[in-house]
Amino acid sequence: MFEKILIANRGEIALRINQACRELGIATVAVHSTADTESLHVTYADEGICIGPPPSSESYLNITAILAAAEITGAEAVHPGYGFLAENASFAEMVHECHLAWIGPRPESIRLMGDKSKARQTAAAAGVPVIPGSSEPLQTPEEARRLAAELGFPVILKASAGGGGRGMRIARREGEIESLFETASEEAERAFGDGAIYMEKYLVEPRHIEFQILADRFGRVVHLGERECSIQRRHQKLIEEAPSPALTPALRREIGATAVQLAENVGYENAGTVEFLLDQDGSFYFMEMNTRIQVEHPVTELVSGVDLVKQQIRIAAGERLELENDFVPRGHAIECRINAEHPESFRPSPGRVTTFHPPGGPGIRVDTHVYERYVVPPHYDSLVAKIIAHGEDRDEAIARMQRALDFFVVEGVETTIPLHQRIVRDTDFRAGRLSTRFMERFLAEDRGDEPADS
Ligand code: MV4
Repeated sequence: MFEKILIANRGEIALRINQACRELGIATVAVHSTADTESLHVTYADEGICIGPPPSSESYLNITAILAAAEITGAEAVHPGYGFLAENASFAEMVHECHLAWIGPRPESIRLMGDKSKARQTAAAAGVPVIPGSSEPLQTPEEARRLAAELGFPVILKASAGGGGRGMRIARREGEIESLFETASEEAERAFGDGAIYMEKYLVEPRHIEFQILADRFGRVVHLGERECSIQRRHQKLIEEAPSPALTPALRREIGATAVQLAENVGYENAGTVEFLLDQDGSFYFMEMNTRIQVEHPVTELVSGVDLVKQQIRIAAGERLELENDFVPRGHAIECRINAEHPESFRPSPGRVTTFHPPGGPGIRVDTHVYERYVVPPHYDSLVAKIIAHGEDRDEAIARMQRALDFFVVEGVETTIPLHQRIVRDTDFRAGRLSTRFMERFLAEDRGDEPADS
């Protein structure tokens, strides 16, 4: 096992990784920007190293400074968390070149899944259902028009280098396809330096369901069930839960087996997530694979009893997975992401937290790096806490979440707690009637708009 790990991240996930290291008896190195000197991820680490000024581009994305910090402190491995450098294949390669272990998948897996068109091709070749569409990026607007006519409208154009909803365009009729293709390609070229665009038939109101995978370097792959992440706004997840209210044990086994099949096919190692869209008729399709630990990993931890971050570290150290492929969820878990934002406008609300009383009690876990008098910096993601509620069934998890939200006191910054309080009381939410359009409808009703007729 490693003796010392460098945590190349900040905020709650850096703390979460530090907790796992502590339990495994591993010393930790925290890197931080000058904005995070007073952060708990630094306080709780065995060593802290300043790697640059507040902007991420000069600190948490500063590869040379991070590798130098590892070298200076004698760390043996790097855990990237999520965001920042977690899915940067070149960084993972450089970590290996510095004779450090990378706590994540092999760089080739990160690169393959980072190309969303190649990932789709790979999934199809592995026998995983994909949404009807193009098997290669589209070369010309005419090719886009021909394929769209064949698939039938609506269709969606996606940037190969995008993902997570960036660089997508929906075409509803033949007349708009060529110009949408051109603008999508130009935008992708500008944003990612890669203008490649592929096409899929557009599913109008699916659920977002993702399967958690763990794989060791000896070829053993298991899944730990799914998370339903349909409650999103502008491709930012707000609430995630496990299991999905839409899956039967049979469908869970079926989709889980295809997720494992994909991971086996590419020789995947470490933790990963295979995202699917589940259509209203029960058909499921591969969407993307995320090659990192995810924000919402705690709901899987609570229904599986598996510490995913410890598993990641053990796998990277060359240990064998000791888990069976017979996953059955234990109870139900729901996560609410609490952001320092105005609950109506969603505008960031950085600043000093003057009062902070996180909830606890039966079935409540709070992952946070915030404390009273902490200053939420304006430079980073505004996530300040994750409340994760676990219960014997969905109703108990909801009741516990409702109680935890009501008893969470945060003053000094605005938070999205009031928004979550309204969502967990919503009739459709309580009935498990979820889809990727849930928030659109929820916010429209809030404003008193007439429901859209699409
Ligand atoms: C889709 C889709 C419908 N049909 N692809 C959004 C994020 C990115 N990973 C892909 N996304 C979608 N791809 C087809 N063929 C709908 C979405 C989508 C979505 C997916 C998951 C969660 C929320 C979403 C919100 C809008 C659109």
